[in-house]
Amino acid sequence: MTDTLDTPTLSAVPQARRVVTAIPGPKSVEIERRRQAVVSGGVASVLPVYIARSHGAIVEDVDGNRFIDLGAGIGVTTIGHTDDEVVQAATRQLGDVTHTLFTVTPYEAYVRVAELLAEKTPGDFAKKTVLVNSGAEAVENGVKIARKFTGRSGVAVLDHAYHGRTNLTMAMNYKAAPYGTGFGPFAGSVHRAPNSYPLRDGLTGAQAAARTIAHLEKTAGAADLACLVVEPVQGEGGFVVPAEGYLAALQEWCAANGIVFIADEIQSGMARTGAWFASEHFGLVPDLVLSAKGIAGGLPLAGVTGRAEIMDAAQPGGLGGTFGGNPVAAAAAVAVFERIERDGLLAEAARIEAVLRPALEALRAAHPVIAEVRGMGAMLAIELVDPESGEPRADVVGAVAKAAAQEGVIVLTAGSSGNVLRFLPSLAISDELLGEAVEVIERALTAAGV
Ligand code: PLZ
Repeated sequence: MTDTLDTPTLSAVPQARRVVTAIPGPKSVEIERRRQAVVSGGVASVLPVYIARSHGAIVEDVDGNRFIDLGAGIGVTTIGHTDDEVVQAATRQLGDVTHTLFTVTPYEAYVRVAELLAEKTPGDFAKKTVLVNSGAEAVENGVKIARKFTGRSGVAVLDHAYHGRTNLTMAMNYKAAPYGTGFGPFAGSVHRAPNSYPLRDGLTGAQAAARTIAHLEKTAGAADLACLVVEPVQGEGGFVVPAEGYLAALQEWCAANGIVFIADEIQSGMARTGAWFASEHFGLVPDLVLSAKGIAGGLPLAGVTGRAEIMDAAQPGGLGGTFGGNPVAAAAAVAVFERIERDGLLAEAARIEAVLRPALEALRAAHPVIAEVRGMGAMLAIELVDPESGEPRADVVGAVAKAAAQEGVIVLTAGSSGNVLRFLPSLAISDELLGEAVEVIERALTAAGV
């Protein structure tokens, strides 16, 4: 290793909001013009400001505007953009060995990530892991493994679920548009059931679970189900937190019926909710846990981790992929695990909740369009509905996100009806920046006249 690698090559971006041009600025507009000619129209960007540098909780665009990032690349840069230790670990690994393909000649970082996942996922039993490139690929592999283990084909999913953009995972998504529209035919044997959505269904966890189970027994048949895939806190669906006891009852039903219980923790895992995995908040011990997003600080890495006997059901050579568990991404992941553990970053998610939840509750008190504040840790959301009619107000959500961007705050939307604003900042965000971001959102709500 050379001396220069000891110093992060990416200079720290000041942790302050700064708007110096119209949004998007002239340089972004020019790149956007080039993009229109060459990038598929199927790839849409929420906010066409082109990012040049990022650090901690701030992204800086090519025009020098600095945004408070409440989205963290949809929950990926969980410990902060360009975290110094992650950058150093990845840089070092890049120079040592960039690629061999683990299934040709292996390397240690892959094994280390598997050890760390075995340690940090819920459950005190022998666990094994396969590493892949993306969340959707983790879902695909989880289903593959569950099918091989059970000898069954059925896959159960829930309303408002999101699992990815591959053929199988498109079939598992609740929302057709824009993810699936026109892209069929889709994979078969996927069965969808009602979820628990306390704001809308008013059911207890036990009632909602009974409804889900009755639906699946009727439409799929428990004996034909290989797995049930659930997001403990639904991500794209709008940070829906199920009623107490709901998920535990589903897991119990799975265990009683030989169905592999798979927790899709792609958005909710890796410290996001103040636990290593959100399953812990619900007392769940999933058979398989899917991780991605925050696991490698921004490098593409994902995994399926679970009971050794299930993971070993796949025949040798049955799992793999050219880039799966790439050394650079794996080295970055090891650094992420170390940072979370050593620096007590689970507590940072709790700190963010302690600041953000009351601030959002205060917004709700002042703006009746906010029906609910929900979520866990650094994964919080507000759902906007018309207080009289109960109709979803996606229009207000869109207007607020747009107005916030103009003022230098990136905030993402979610929800099957597009009427949820979600907050998933990096754990590196300060209380001050959080407060400032909420003020910007408050102004935007007021300007929207709600
Ligand atoms: N499961 C729970 O949140 C990805 C989608 C971004 P990939 N969510 C963000 C977009 O518009 O494509 C996600 C998720 C949950 C699976 C996935 C899929 O993960 O890494 O995007 O494939």
